[in-house]
Amino acid sequence: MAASKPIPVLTTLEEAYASLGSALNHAPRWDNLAKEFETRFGRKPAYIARAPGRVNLIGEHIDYALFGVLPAAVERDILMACAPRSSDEQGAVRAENLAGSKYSPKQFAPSLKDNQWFLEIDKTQLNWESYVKAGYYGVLNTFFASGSEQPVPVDILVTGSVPAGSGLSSSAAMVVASTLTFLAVNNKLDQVNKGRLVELAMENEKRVGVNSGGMDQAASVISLPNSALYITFFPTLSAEPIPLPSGSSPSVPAETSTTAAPSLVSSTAPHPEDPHKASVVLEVPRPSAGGVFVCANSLVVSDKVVGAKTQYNLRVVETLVAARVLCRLLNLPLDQGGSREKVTLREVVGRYLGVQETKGGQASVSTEQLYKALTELGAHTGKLRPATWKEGDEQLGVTMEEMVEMSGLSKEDFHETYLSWVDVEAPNGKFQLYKRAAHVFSEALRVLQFRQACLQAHEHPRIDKILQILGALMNESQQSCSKLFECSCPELDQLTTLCREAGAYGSRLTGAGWGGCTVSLVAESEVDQFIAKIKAAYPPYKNLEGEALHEVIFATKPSSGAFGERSA
Ligand code: NG1
Ligand code: MG
Repeated sequence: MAASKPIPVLTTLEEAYASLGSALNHAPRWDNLAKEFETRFGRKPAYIARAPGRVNLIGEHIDYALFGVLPAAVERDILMACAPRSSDEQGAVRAENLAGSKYSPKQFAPSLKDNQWFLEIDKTQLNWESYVKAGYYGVLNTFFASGSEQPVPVDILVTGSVPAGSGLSSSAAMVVASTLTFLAVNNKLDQVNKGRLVELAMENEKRVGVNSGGMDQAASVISLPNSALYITFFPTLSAEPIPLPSGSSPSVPAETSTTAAPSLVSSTAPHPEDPHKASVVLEVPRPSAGGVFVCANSLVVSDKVVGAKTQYNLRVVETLVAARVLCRLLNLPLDQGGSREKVTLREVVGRYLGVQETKGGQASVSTEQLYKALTELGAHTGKLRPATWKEGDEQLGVTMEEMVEMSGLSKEDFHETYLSWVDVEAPNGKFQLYKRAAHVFSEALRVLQFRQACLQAHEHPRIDKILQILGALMNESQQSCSKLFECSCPELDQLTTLCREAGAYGSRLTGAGWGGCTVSLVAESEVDQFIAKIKAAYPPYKNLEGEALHEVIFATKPSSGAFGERSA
Protein backbone atom coordinates (compact mmCIF):
# COMPACT_ATOMS: atom_id res chain seq x y z
CA MET A 1 0.00 0.00 0.00
CA ALA A 2 1.63 3.24 -1.11
CA ALA A 3 0.97 5.80 1.59
CA SER A 4 1.40 9.44 0.66
CA LYS A 5 3.58 11.73 2.73
CA PRO A 6 1.94 13.58 5.59
CA ILE A 7 1.24 17.23 4.93
CA PRO A 8 3.56 19.45 6.96
CA VAL A 9 1.60 21.39 9.53
CA LEU A 10 4.61 22.90 11.24
CA THR A 11 5.67 25.86 9.13
CA THR A 12 4.17 29.14 10.31
CA LEU A 13 1.07 30.33 8.53
CA GLU A 14 2.98 33.28 7.21
CA GLU A 15 5.63 31.02 5.68
CA ALA A 16 3.07 28.51 4.43
CA TYR A 17 1.11 31.23 2.64
CA ALA A 18 4.13 33.15 1.40
CA SER A 19 5.57 30.04 -0.27
CA LEU A 20 2.44 29.82 -2.40
CA GLY A 21 2.88 33.36 -3.64
CA SER A 22 0.15 34.69 -5.83
CA ALA A 23 -1.14 31.26 -6.82
CA LEU A 24 -4.68 32.40 -6.48
CA ASN A 25 -7.70 32.72 -8.55
CA HIS A 26 -9.77 35.73 -7.64
CA ALA A 27 -13.39 34.90 -8.16
CA PRO A 28 -15.92 37.69 -8.63
CA ARG A 29 -17.12 36.95 -5.11
CA TRP A 30 -13.79 38.21 -3.76
CA ASP A 31 -14.02 41.45 -5.70
CA ASN A 32 -17.57 42.00 -4.78
CA LEU A 33 -16.75 41.49 -1.12
CA ALA A 34 -13.80 43.90 -1.27
CA LYS A 35 -15.89 46.57 -3.06
CA GLU A 36 -18.76 46.16 -0.66
CA PHE A 37 -16.35 46.43 2.27
CA GLU A 38 -15.10 49.74 0.92
CA THR A 39 -18.63 51.06 0.44
CA ARG A 40 -19.63 50.13 3.97
CA PHE A 41 -16.49 50.97 5.92
CA GLY A 42 -14.89 53.69 3.79
CA ARG A 43 -11.58 51.93 3.12
CA LYS A 44 -10.23 48.82 1.46
CA PRO A 45 -9.99 45.60 3.43
CA ALA A 46 -6.49 44.77 4.66
CA TYR A 47 -7.06 41.02 4.44
CA ILE A 48 -9.50 38.49 3.14
CA ALA A 49 -9.51 35.18 4.96
CA ARG A 50 -11.03 32.12 3.36
CA ALA A 51 -12.03 28.84 4.96
CA PRO A 52 -13.86 26.06 3.12
CA GLY A 53 -16.61 23.75 4.29
CA ARG A 54 -15.98 20.03 4.04
CA VAL A 55 -17.70 16.84 3.09
CA ASN A 56 -16.83 13.85 5.22
CA LEU A 57 -16.48 10.82 2.95
CA ILE A 58 -16.38 8.34 5.80
CA GLY A 59 -15.64 8.25 9.55
CA GLU A 60 -18.66 9.75 11.30
CA HIS A 61 -18.73 10.60 14.98
CA ILE A 62 -15.35 9.06 15.61
CA ASP A 63 -13.16 12.18 15.67
CA TYR A 64 -13.98 12.89 19.31
CA ALA A 65 -13.08 9.29 20.10
CA LEU A 66 -9.75 10.33 18.45
CA PHE A 67 -9.96 7.91 15.48
CA GLY A 68 -8.89 8.90 11.98
CA VAL A 69 -11.46 10.35 9.57
CA LEU A 70 -11.55 10.99 5.82
CA PRO A 71 -12.99 14.37 4.85
CA ALA A 72 -12.27 16.59 1.86
CA ALA A 73 -12.69 20.34 1.77
CA VAL A 74 -15.33 21.52 -0.70
CA GLU A 75 -15.22 24.62 -2.85
CA ARG A 76 -18.01 26.27 -0.91
CA ASP A 77 -16.45 28.55 1.61
CA ILE A 78 -16.63 31.48 3.99
CA LEU A 79 -14.83 34.68 3.04
CA MET A 80 -14.09 37.27 5.71
CA ALA A 81 -12.78 40.70 4.70
CA CYS A 82 -11.34 42.80 7.48
CA ALA A 83 -9.34 45.90 8.31
CA PRO A 84 -8.15 47.51 11.53
CA ARG A 85 -10.10 50.61 12.47
CA SER A 86 -8.84 53.74 14.16
CA SER A 87 -10.85 54.14 17.28
CA ASP A 88 -9.78 54.09 20.86
CA GLU A 89 -11.98 51.18 21.87
CA GLN A 90 -9.52 48.28 22.19
CA GLY A 91 -10.46 45.20 20.24
CA ALA A 92 -14.00 46.38 19.41
CA VAL A 93 -15.57 44.69 16.39
CA ARG A 94 -18.13 45.78 13.80
CA ALA A 95 -19.22 42.68 11.93
CA GLU A 96 -21.52 42.68 8.93
CA ASN A 97 -22.74 39.91 6.67
CA LEU A 98 -23.48 40.24 2.97
CA ALA A 99 -26.57 38.08 3.43
CA GLY A 100 -27.99 41.13 5.19
CA SER A 101 -31.60 40.37 5.95
CA LYS A 102 -30.93 36.98 7.54
CA TYR A 103 -27.86 38.15 9.44
CA SER A 104 -28.07 41.67 10.79
CA PRO A 105 -24.98 43.84 11.54
CA LYS A 106 -23.43 43.42 14.99
CA GLN A 107 -21.06 45.32 17.23
CA PHE A 108 -19.29 43.87 20.20
CA ALA A 109 -16.22 44.43 22.32
CA PRO A 110 -14.32 41.98 24.50
CA SER A 111 -13.52 42.73 28.11
CA LEU A 112 -10.44 41.74 30.09
CA LYS A 113 -10.75 40.54 33.67
CA ASP A 114 -8.09 38.74 35.70
CA ASN A 115 -6.01 38.03 32.59
CA GLN A 116 -8.98 36.43 30.81
CA TRP A 117 -10.74 37.96 27.85
CA PHE A 118 -14.48 37.59 27.77
CA LEU A 119 -17.09 37.89 25.00
CA GLU A 120 -20.76 37.22 25.56
CA ILE A 121 -21.90 34.21 23.44
CA ASP A 122 -25.53 33.15 23.73
CA LYS A 123 -25.39 29.35 23.47
CA THR A 124 -29.18 28.99 23.46
CA GLN A 125 -29.66 30.68 20.10
CA LEU A 126 -28.17 30.37 16.66
CA ASN A 127 -26.59 33.80 16.08
CA TRP A 128 -24.25 34.19 13.14
CA GLU A 129 -21.89 36.48 15.00
CA SER A 130 -21.37 33.83 17.72
CA TYR A 131 -18.98 32.09 15.32
CA VAL A 132 -17.08 35.32 14.72
CA LYS A 133 -16.80 35.79 18.48
CA ALA A 134 -15.74 32.17 18.97
CA GLY A 135 -12.82 32.68 16.57
CA TYR A 136 -11.83 35.84 18.39
CA TYR A 137 -11.80 34.18 21.82
CA GLY A 138 -8.76 31.99 21.30
CA VAL A 139 -6.77 34.75 19.64
CA LEU A 140 -7.49 37.12 22.53
CA ASN A 141 -6.64 34.63 25.23
CA THR A 142 -3.55 33.30 23.47
CA PHE A 143 -1.95 36.60 22.54
CA PHE A 144 -3.43 39.35 24.66
CA ALA A 145 -4.12 37.79 28.05
CA SER A 146 -1.17 39.45 29.77
CA GLY A 147 -2.62 42.86 28.99
CA SER A 148 0.75 44.16 27.81
CA GLU A 149 -0.43 44.44 24.23
CA GLN A 150 -3.91 45.43 23.06
CA PRO A 151 -5.99 43.91 20.25
CA VAL A 152 -6.83 46.35 17.44
CA PRO A 153 -10.41 47.45 16.72
CA VAL A 154 -11.66 45.70 13.56
CA ASP A 155 -14.29 45.98 10.84
CA ILE A 156 -15.39 42.71 9.25
CA LEU A 157 -17.55 41.79 6.29
CA VAL A 158 -18.53 38.16 5.81
CA THR A 159 -19.95 36.21 2.91
CA GLY A 160 -20.48 32.49 2.69
CA SER A 161 -21.52 29.81 0.23
CA VAL A 162 -21.66 26.86 2.66
CA PRO A 163 -25.31 26.26 3.54
CA ALA A 164 -25.85 26.43 7.32
CA GLY A 165 -26.96 23.27 9.11
CA SER A 166 -26.26 21.12 6.06
CA GLY A 167 -23.53 18.89 7.47
CA LEU A 168 -20.93 20.64 5.30
CA SER A 169 -19.55 22.34 8.35
CA SER A 170 -20.33 25.98 7.79
CA SER A 171 -19.72 26.43 11.51
CA ALA A 172 -16.09 25.27 11.41
CA ALA A 173 -15.51 27.31 8.25
CA MET A 174 -16.81 30.39 10.07
CA VAL A 175 -14.66 29.73 13.12
CA VAL A 176 -11.51 29.02 11.08
CA ALA A 177 -12.04 32.13 8.93
CA SER A 178 -12.65 34.22 12.03
CA THR A 179 -9.60 32.85 13.85
CA LEU A 180 -7.49 33.59 10.76
CA THR A 181 -9.00 37.07 10.48
CA PHE A 182 -8.14 38.08 14.04
CA LEU A 183 -4.67 36.55 13.78
CA ALA A 184 -3.99 38.45 10.55
CA VAL A 185 -5.36 41.79 11.60
CA ASN A 186 -3.33 41.65 14.83
CA ASN A 187 -0.12 40.61 13.01
CA LYS A 188 0.11 37.20 14.68
CA LEU A 189 0.27 34.94 11.62
CA ASP A 190 4.00 34.43 12.05
CA GLN A 191 3.44 32.94 15.48
CA VAL A 192 1.04 30.18 14.46
CA ASN A 193 1.42 27.11 12.26
CA LYS A 194 -1.37 25.13 10.64
CA GLY A 195 -1.44 22.58 13.46
CA ARG A 196 -1.83 25.38 15.99
CA LEU A 197 -4.53 27.03 13.87
CA VAL A 198 -6.48 23.74 13.93
CA GLU A 199 -6.10 23.54 17.72
CA LEU A 200 -7.13 27.15 18.18
CA ALA A 201 -10.17 26.71 15.93
CA MET A 202 -11.16 23.51 17.79
CA GLU A 203 -10.97 25.22 21.17
CA ASN A 204 -12.79 28.19 19.73
CA GLU A 205 -15.66 26.18 18.30
CA LYS A 206 -16.36 24.67 21.71
CA ARG A 207 -17.27 28.20 22.80
CA VAL A 208 -20.46 27.86 20.79
CA GLY A 209 -21.44 24.93 22.97
CA VAL A 210 -20.71 21.78 20.96
CA ASN A 211 -18.00 19.48 22.30
CA SER A 212 -16.91 18.58 18.81
CA GLY A 213 -13.89 16.64 17.62
CA GLY A 214 -11.35 18.26 15.30
CA MET A 215 -12.33 16.89 11.91
CA ASP A 216 -13.99 19.97 10.49
CA GLN A 217 -11.39 22.46 11.57
CA ALA A 218 -8.52 20.22 10.38
CA ALA A 219 -10.21 19.66 7.02
CA SER A 220 -10.90 23.36 6.63
CA VAL A 221 -7.30 24.33 7.42
CA ILE A 222 -5.15 21.57 5.93
CA SER A 223 -6.98 20.28 2.84
CA LEU A 224 -5.38 20.13 -0.58
CA PRO A 225 -7.13 20.24 -3.93
CA ASN A 226 -8.02 16.92 -5.57
CA SER A 227 -7.58 14.71 -2.56
CA ALA A 228 -9.29 13.73 0.63
CA LEU A 229 -7.39 13.89 3.90
CA TYR A 230 -6.83 11.03 6.28
CA ILE A 231 -6.72 13.00 9.50
CA THR A 232 -5.63 11.37 12.72
CA PHE A 233 -5.76 13.02 16.12
CA PHE A 234 -3.88 10.65 18.38
CA PRO A 235 -1.18 10.51 19.55
CA THR A 236 -0.63 13.61 17.45
CA LEU A 237 -2.52 15.60 14.82
CA SER A 238 -1.49 14.45 11.39
CA ALA A 239 -2.93 14.63 7.88
CA GLU A 240 -2.19 12.43 4.90
CA PRO A 241 -3.53 13.30 1.44
CA ILE A 242 -5.50 10.41 -0.06
CA PRO A 243 -5.96 10.50 -3.83
CA LEU A 244 -9.55 9.92 -4.87
CA PRO A 245 -10.44 7.52 -7.63
CA SER A 246 -11.97 10.27 -9.70
CA GLY A 247 -11.50 10.72 -13.40
CA SER A 248 -11.71 13.92 -15.41
CA SER A 249 -15.35 14.74 -15.36
CA PRO A 250 -17.16 17.53 -17.17
CA SER A 251 -18.95 18.24 -13.89
CA VAL A 252 -15.63 18.34 -12.04
CA PRO A 253 -13.11 20.15 -14.22
CA ALA A 254 -9.62 19.38 -13.00
CA GLU A 255 -8.05 22.60 -14.12
CA THR A 256 -10.17 24.79 -11.86
CA SER A 257 -9.36 22.75 -8.81
CA THR A 258 -6.50 24.99 -7.78
CA THR A 259 -8.83 27.87 -7.03
CA ALA A 260 -8.20 29.10 -3.56
CA ALA A 261 -4.91 27.42 -2.82
CA PRO A 262 -3.68 28.35 0.64
CA SER A 263 -2.20 31.79 0.25
CA LEU A 264 -2.54 35.26 1.58
CA VAL A 265 -4.16 37.43 -1.00
CA SER A 266 -4.28 41.13 -1.25
CA SER A 267 -7.80 42.18 -1.93
CA THR A 268 -6.45 45.26 -3.67
CA ALA A 269 -4.00 43.46 -5.96
CA PRO A 270 -4.74 43.09 -9.68
CA HIS A 271 -6.08 39.70 -10.73
CA PRO A 272 -3.12 37.43 -11.33
CA GLU A 273 -3.46 34.94 -14.16
CA ASP A 274 -2.24 32.30 -11.75
CA PRO A 275 1.14 31.39 -13.24
CA HIS A 276 1.99 29.12 -10.33
CA LYS A 277 -0.97 26.83 -10.55
CA ALA A 278 1.08 23.71 -11.10
CA SER A 279 3.15 24.34 -8.00
CA VAL A 280 0.19 23.98 -5.68
CA VAL A 281 -1.62 21.09 -7.32
CA LEU A 282 -1.17 17.79 -5.62
CA GLU A 283 -0.33 15.20 -8.24
CA VAL A 284 -3.14 12.68 -8.18
CA PRO A 285 -3.42 9.69 -10.47
CA ARG A 286 -6.55 10.14 -12.58
CA PRO A 287 -7.89 6.91 -14.02
CA SER A 288 -10.05 7.36 -17.10
CA ALA A 289 -13.36 6.33 -15.57
CA GLY A 290 -13.66 7.31 -11.98
CA GLY A 291 -16.22 8.18 -9.37
CA VAL A 292 -17.49 11.51 -8.17
CA PHE A 293 -18.85 12.38 -4.75
CA VAL A 294 -22.24 14.03 -4.97
CA CYS A 295 -23.73 15.91 -2.02
CA ALA A 296 -27.48 16.05 -1.66
CA ASN A 297 -29.08 18.07 1.09
CA SER A 298 -32.01 16.41 2.86
CA LEU A 299 -33.29 19.93 3.55
CA VAL A 300 -33.85 18.98 7.17
CA VAL A 301 -31.81 21.52 9.13
CA SER A 302 -29.50 19.84 11.60
CA ASP A 303 -29.86 22.28 14.44
CA LYS A 304 -26.76 21.73 16.53
CA VAL A 305 -27.46 24.74 18.70
CA VAL A 306 -30.77 23.55 20.05
CA GLY A 307 -32.03 20.04 19.19
CA ALA A 308 -29.17 18.06 17.75
CA LYS A 309 -26.66 19.70 20.08
CA THR A 310 -27.94 17.77 23.07
CA GLN A 311 -27.90 14.58 21.01
CA TYR A 312 -24.34 15.31 19.89
CA ASN A 313 -23.08 16.01 23.39
CA LEU A 314 -24.88 12.91 24.68
CA ARG A 315 -22.97 10.83 22.10
CA VAL A 316 -19.70 12.37 23.30
CA VAL A 317 -20.53 11.33 26.87
CA GLU A 318 -21.70 7.82 25.86
CA THR A 319 -18.55 7.09 23.86
CA LEU A 320 -16.30 8.35 26.65
CA VAL A 321 -18.06 6.30 29.30
CA ALA A 322 -18.01 3.23 27.02
CA ALA A 323 -14.21 3.60 26.78
CA ARG A 324 -13.79 3.67 30.55
CA VAL A 325 -16.10 0.70 31.07
CA LEU A 326 -14.32 -1.33 28.37
CA CYS A 327 -10.98 -0.67 30.06
CA ARG A 328 -12.41 -2.04 33.27
CA LEU A 329 -14.07 -5.06 31.63
CA LEU A 330 -10.87 -5.99 29.80
CA ASN A 331 -8.59 -5.26 32.76
CA LEU A 332 -6.68 -2.60 30.88
CA PRO A 333 -4.70 0.14 32.65
CA LEU A 334 -6.94 2.95 33.92
CA ASP A 335 -6.72 5.82 36.40
CA GLN A 336 -3.08 5.11 37.03
CA GLY A 337 -1.60 7.63 39.40
CA GLY A 338 -4.96 8.07 41.09
CA SER A 339 -6.54 10.46 38.57
CA ARG A 340 -10.01 9.91 37.10
CA GLU A 341 -9.26 9.48 33.44
CA LYS A 342 -11.56 10.60 30.63
CA VAL A 343 -10.05 7.96 28.36
CA THR A 344 -11.15 7.80 24.69
CA LEU A 345 -11.92 4.71 22.61
CA ARG A 346 -8.78 5.32 20.55
CA GLU A 347 -6.68 5.26 23.71
CA VAL A 348 -8.28 1.95 24.64
CA VAL A 349 -6.70 0.55 21.45
CA GLY A 350 -3.14 1.30 22.64
CA ARG A 351 -3.81 -0.14 26.06
CA TYR A 352 -5.36 -3.23 24.50
CA LEU A 353 -2.26 -3.71 22.34
CA GLY A 354 0.00 -3.04 25.31
CA VAL A 355 1.63 -0.11 23.49
CA GLN A 356 2.76 2.99 25.37
CA GLU A 357 1.27 6.02 23.66
CA THR A 358 1.45 9.57 24.92
CA LYS A 359 -0.61 12.49 23.66
CA GLY A 360 1.43 14.51 21.20
CA GLY A 361 4.04 11.72 20.95
CA GLN A 362 5.15 9.66 17.97
CA ALA A 363 2.62 7.28 16.42
CA SER A 364 3.55 3.79 17.58
CA VAL A 365 0.53 1.71 16.56
CA SER A 366 0.83 0.47 12.97
CA THR A 367 -2.13 0.28 10.59
CA GLU A 368 -2.00 -3.52 10.80
CA GLN A 369 -2.16 -3.40 14.59
CA LEU A 370 -5.07 -0.97 14.37
CA TYR A 371 -6.99 -3.34 12.08
CA LYS A 372 -6.46 -6.21 14.48
CA ALA A 373 -7.37 -4.26 17.62
CA LEU A 374 -10.48 -2.70 16.07
CA THR A 375 -11.77 -6.08 14.97
CA GLU A 376 -11.13 -7.70 18.33
CA LEU A 377 -12.40 -4.78 20.40
CA GLY A 378 -15.52 -4.66 18.22
CA ALA A 379 -16.23 -8.21 19.30
CA HIS A 380 -15.83 -7.23 22.95
CA THR A 381 -18.41 -4.42 22.79
CA GLY A 382 -21.21 -6.93 23.54
CA LYS A 383 -19.98 -6.81 27.12
CA LEU A 384 -21.33 -3.26 27.35
CA ARG A 385 -24.93 -4.49 27.17
CA PRO A 386 -26.85 -4.52 30.44
CA ALA A 387 -26.50 -7.64 32.59
CA THR A 388 -30.12 -8.58 31.88
CA TRP A 389 -29.70 -8.50 28.11
CA LYS A 390 -30.89 -11.51 26.06
CA GLU A 391 -30.69 -12.28 22.33
CA GLY A 392 -33.32 -10.27 20.44
CA ASP A 393 -33.67 -7.72 23.24
CA GLU A 394 -33.77 -4.23 21.74
CA GLN A 395 -33.37 -2.55 25.12
CA LEU A 396 -29.62 -2.42 25.00
CA GLY A 397 -29.33 0.72 27.08
CA VAL A 398 -28.28 1.12 30.68
CA THR A 399 -29.71 3.49 33.27
CA MET A 400 -27.70 6.26 34.85
CA GLU A 401 -27.28 4.17 38.00
CA GLU A 402 -26.07 1.14 36.03
CA MET A 403 -23.70 3.32 34.06
CA VAL A 404 -22.21 4.88 37.19
CA GLU A 405 -21.72 1.45 38.66
CA MET A 406 -20.08 0.11 35.49
CA SER A 407 -17.68 3.07 35.55
CA GLY A 408 -16.31 2.10 38.95
CA LEU A 409 -16.56 5.73 40.07
CA SER A 410 -18.56 7.24 42.90
CA LYS A 411 -21.66 9.12 41.80
CA GLU A 412 -19.93 12.44 42.54
CA ASP A 413 -16.76 11.56 40.67
CA PHE A 414 -18.80 10.28 37.72
CA HIS A 415 -20.73 13.54 37.49
CA GLU A 416 -17.61 15.61 37.86
CA THR A 417 -15.79 13.68 35.12
CA TYR A 418 -18.54 13.08 32.57
CA LEU A 419 -21.46 15.39 33.17
CA SER A 420 -20.29 18.60 34.80
CA TRP A 421 -19.26 20.17 31.47
CA VAL A 422 -22.34 19.33 29.45
CA ASP A 423 -26.15 19.18 29.54
CA VAL A 424 -27.37 15.79 28.42
CA GLU A 425 -30.63 13.93 28.62
CA ALA A 426 -30.91 10.30 27.52
CA PRO A 427 -34.19 9.30 25.83
CA ASN A 428 -36.17 7.05 28.25
CA GLY A 429 -33.31 7.43 30.71
CA LYS A 430 -31.26 4.81 28.81
CA PHE A 431 -27.63 5.35 27.77
CA GLN A 432 -26.45 3.29 24.79
CA LEU A 433 -22.87 2.29 25.53
CA TYR A 434 -22.90 -0.89 23.45
CA LYS A 435 -24.42 0.62 20.31
CA ARG A 436 -22.16 3.68 20.35
CA ALA A 437 -18.92 1.73 20.88
CA ALA A 438 -19.93 -0.87 18.28
CA HIS A 439 -20.45 1.94 15.77
CA VAL A 440 -17.18 3.69 16.60
CA PHE A 441 -14.95 0.60 16.26
CA SER A 442 -16.63 -0.58 13.06
CA GLU A 443 -16.60 2.92 11.54
CA ALA A 444 -12.90 3.38 12.39
CA LEU A 445 -12.23 0.09 10.61
CA ARG A 446 -14.21 1.22 7.57
CA VAL A 447 -12.09 4.38 7.39
CA LEU A 448 -8.93 2.25 7.20
CA GLN A 449 -10.49 0.04 4.51
CA PHE A 450 -11.67 3.06 2.54
CA ARG A 451 -8.22 4.64 2.72
CA GLN A 452 -6.58 1.44 1.61
CA ALA A 453 -8.94 1.04 -1.37
CA CYS A 454 -8.25 4.65 -2.46
CA LEU A 455 -4.49 4.12 -2.20
CA GLN A 456 -4.74 0.99 -4.35
CA ALA A 457 -7.03 2.54 -6.95
CA HIS A 458 -4.37 3.75 -9.36
CA GLU A 459 -2.70 0.36 -9.68
CA HIS A 460 -5.92 -1.62 -9.85
CA PRO A 461 -6.95 -2.74 -13.34
CA ARG A 462 -10.67 -2.36 -12.60
CA ILE A 463 -11.57 1.01 -11.13
CA ASP A 464 -15.23 -0.04 -10.93
CA LYS A 465 -14.23 -2.76 -8.46
CA ILE A 466 -12.63 -0.15 -6.22
CA LEU A 467 -15.71 2.04 -6.51
CA GLN A 468 -17.87 -0.91 -5.48
CA ILE A 469 -15.73 -1.47 -2.39
CA LEU A 470 -15.89 2.22 -1.46
CA GLY A 471 -19.65 2.29 -2.06
CA ALA A 472 -20.24 -0.79 0.09
CA LEU A 473 -18.27 0.79 2.93
CA MET A 474 -20.34 3.96 2.63
CA ASN A 475 -23.57 1.93 2.78
CA GLU A 476 -22.36 0.06 5.86
CA SER A 477 -21.47 3.36 7.43
CA GLN A 478 -24.99 4.70 6.83
CA GLN A 479 -26.49 1.54 8.31
CA SER A 480 -24.29 1.87 11.38
CA CYS A 481 -25.03 5.61 11.77
CA SER A 482 -28.73 4.90 11.48
CA LYS A 483 -29.04 1.79 13.65
CA LEU A 484 -26.17 1.93 16.12
CA PHE A 485 -25.27 5.58 16.45
CA GLU A 486 -28.84 6.77 15.79
CA CYS A 487 -27.72 10.01 14.17
CA SER A 488 -29.72 9.63 10.94
CA CYS A 489 -33.36 10.69 10.43
CA PRO A 490 -36.18 9.39 8.18
CA GLU A 491 -35.37 11.88 5.40
CA LEU A 492 -31.66 10.94 5.39
CA ASP A 493 -32.56 7.24 5.34
CA GLN A 494 -34.97 7.88 2.46
CA LEU A 495 -32.56 10.04 0.49
CA THR A 496 -29.64 7.61 0.81
CA THR A 497 -31.94 4.78 -0.34
CA LEU A 498 -33.07 6.85 -3.34
CA CYS A 499 -29.44 7.63 -4.17
CA ARG A 500 -28.58 3.92 -4.26
CA GLU A 501 -31.66 3.22 -6.37
CA ALA A 502 -30.55 5.97 -8.75
CA GLY A 503 -27.28 4.10 -9.32
CA ALA A 504 -24.87 5.34 -6.65
CA TYR A 505 -22.21 2.85 -5.59
CA GLY A 506 -22.90 3.94 -2.04
CA SER A 507 -24.60 6.69 -0.09
CA ARG A 508 -24.48 7.94 3.46
CA LEU A 509 -25.14 10.94 5.65
CA THR A 510 -22.22 13.29 6.11
CA GLY A 511 -21.40 15.39 9.17
CA ALA A 512 -23.22 15.18 12.46
CA GLY A 513 -26.46 13.87 10.92
CA TRP A 514 -30.01 14.36 12.24
CA GLY A 515 -30.51 16.25 8.99
CA GLY A 516 -28.16 18.01 6.60
CA CYS A 517 -26.43 16.43 3.62
CA THR A 518 -25.85 13.00 2.20
CA VAL A 519 -22.79 12.07 0.15
CA SER A 520 -23.00 9.50 -2.63
CA LEU A 521 -20.35 7.93 -4.81
CA VAL A 522 -21.50 8.04 -8.42
CA ALA A 523 -19.81 6.95 -11.65
CA GLU A 524 -18.64 10.17 -13.25
CA SER A 525 -20.30 9.42 -16.54
CA GLU A 526 -23.64 9.17 -14.75
CA VAL A 527 -23.63 12.25 -12.57
CA ASP A 528 -26.13 14.27 -14.62
CA GLN A 529 -28.57 11.38 -14.92
CA PHE A 530 -28.16 10.64 -11.24
CA ILE A 531 -29.05 14.21 -10.28
CA ALA A 532 -32.08 14.14 -12.59
CA LYS A 533 -33.31 10.91 -11.00
CA ILE A 534 -32.97 12.27 -7.47
CA LYS A 535 -34.73 15.47 -8.46
CA ALA A 536 -37.66 13.40 -9.70
CA ALA A 537 -37.68 11.01 -6.74
CA TYR A 538 -37.01 13.10 -3.61
CA PRO A 539 -40.21 15.07 -2.92
CA PRO A 540 -38.59 18.28 -1.52
CA TYR A 541 -36.64 18.71 -4.81
CA LYS A 542 -39.61 18.46 -7.17
CA ASN A 543 -40.09 22.18 -7.77
CA LEU A 544 -36.43 23.15 -7.81
CA GLU A 545 -34.69 24.14 -11.06
CA GLY A 546 -31.35 25.61 -12.15
CA GLU A 547 -29.40 27.41 -9.41
CA ALA A 548 -31.95 26.44 -6.76
CA LEU A 549 -31.45 22.77 -7.61
CA HIS A 550 -27.67 23.19 -7.75
CA GLU A 551 -27.79 24.65 -4.24
CA VAL A 552 -29.14 21.38 -2.85
CA ILE A 553 -27.52 18.69 -5.01
CA PHE A 554 -24.08 19.03 -6.55
CA ALA A 555 -20.95 17.10 -7.46
CA THR A 556 -18.08 18.01 -5.18
CA LYS A 557 -14.61 18.87 -6.16
CA PRO A 558 -12.14 18.55 -3.30
CA SER A 559 -10.81 22.01 -2.62
CA SER A 560 -7.91 23.45 -0.68
CA GLY A 561 -7.72 24.65 2.89
CA ALA A 562 -8.04 28.01 4.58
CA PHE A 563 -6.00 31.08 3.74
CA GLY A 564 -6.07 34.82 3.66
CA GLU A 565 -3.75 37.61 2.54
CA ARG A 566 -2.05 40.63 3.90
CA SER A 567 -2.19 43.59 1.52
CA ALA A 568 0.96 45.51 0.69
P1 NG1 B 1 -20.88 18.97 11.56
O1 NG1 B 1 -22.11 18.99 12.35
O2 NG1 B 1 -21.09 18.45 10.20
O3 NG1 B 1 -20.20 20.28 11.58
C1 NG1 B 1 -19.91 17.48 13.59
C2 NG1 B 1 -18.63 17.79 14.34
C3 NG1 B 1 -17.44 16.96 13.85
C4 NG1 B 1 -17.79 15.50 13.79
C5 NG1 B 1 -19.11 15.30 13.03
C6 NG1 B 1 -19.59 13.88 13.02
C7 NG1 B 1 -18.70 20.16 14.91
C8 NG1 B 1 -18.10 21.47 14.66
N1 NG1 B 1 -18.26 19.18 14.17
O4 NG1 B 1 -19.83 17.94 12.28
O5 NG1 B 1 -16.33 17.20 14.68
O6 NG1 B 1 -17.86 14.94 15.07
O7 NG1 B 1 -20.16 16.10 13.58
O8 NG1 B 1 -18.67 13.05 12.43
O9 NG1 B 1 -19.53 20.02 15.78
MG1 MG C 1 -20.75 22.27 12.25
